[in-house]
Amino acid sequence: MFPGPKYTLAWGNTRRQEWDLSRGDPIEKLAGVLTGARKVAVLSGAGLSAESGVPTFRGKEGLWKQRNPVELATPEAFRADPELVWEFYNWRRQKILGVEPNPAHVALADLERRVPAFVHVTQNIDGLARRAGGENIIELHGNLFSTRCFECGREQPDLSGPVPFPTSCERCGGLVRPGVVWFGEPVPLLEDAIESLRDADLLFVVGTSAVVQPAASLAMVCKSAGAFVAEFNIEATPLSGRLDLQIVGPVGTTLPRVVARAFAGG
Ligand code: BJW
Ligand code: ZN
Repeated sequence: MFPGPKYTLAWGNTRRQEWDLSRGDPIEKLAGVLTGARKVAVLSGAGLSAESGVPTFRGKEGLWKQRNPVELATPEAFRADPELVWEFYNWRRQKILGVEPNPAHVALADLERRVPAFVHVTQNIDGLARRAGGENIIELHGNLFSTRCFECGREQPDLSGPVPFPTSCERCGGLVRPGVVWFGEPVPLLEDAIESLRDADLLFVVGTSAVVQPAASLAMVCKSAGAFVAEFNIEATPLSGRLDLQIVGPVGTTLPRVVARAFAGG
């Protein structure tokens, strides 16, 4: 029923095996955990949106004008050249307005409707999970379509078009910046995220390189609290060996399969 490539699944830290997903056994196992779960949580990163055509942060295709996005996502970069940073974020806004949620986003929105309790903590700022119909979403690193005053912090939900440079804050006259969380800045929704994950009994870690803190450590917070934690990625991450299950493959394929197996006929 599900023809396709083989995916690697690893149970715990020790057993690693090649499974043919068309046989369904490992998916049945994860589906069993999923159907028995009361609260399902998701921690996602750029890999969730990759199949929509959104460049990942650390992939080669993430480069913009030969610049590394990591170097532009800092308050220092904004102080040094705010126009350049706005040009980068306006480019990304245009790009994201031109793409659609992919089957992985849709599978998560579907999952949210099928389980008793659900939360999705995302590092993504693209809004695609919500556009797919997801509701209980915590955007840990902010939203590309919001702005914030660099001086007084006044937040504004924003419009879809490019933000003209310079745009001044209506309250204090300070320079308006993208409403996202840059390196070295506190993560305002961190406590909300920790609280929302505390009672999850299953966590999917989806498409993140797990190198950025504090987001990456949320997976271990969840695991320490007793959750079963499954990672979905096309490659291993620093978290892989520490979690309960690893599904290696593109999430646009693997996530819908897990959800379909768990709720077949439902
Ligand atoms: C697929 C796929 C497919 C692809 N299917 N999978 C030293 C040690 C520890 C911490 C630090 C340290 N030095 C500094 C820090 C802290 C710092 C940090 O973590 N740095 C490390 C990088 C070293 N963190 C911070 O500064 C944070 N704040 C903080 O700590 O505050 C403390 C504080 C308290 C009080 C006062 C002041 C400060 C803030 C971090 C903010 C991160 N912001 C960014 C930019 C957001 C805006 C924007 O997008 O422009 O968030 S950085 C960037 O990385 C972005 C992402 O959300 C984040 C994570 O990246 P993600 O999502 O994992 O993407 P990738 O590209 O890395 O990975 C994609 C993955 O998908 C890969 O694994 C692929 O294999 C996979 N994949 N296709 C499945 N089809
Ligand atoms: Zn202001």
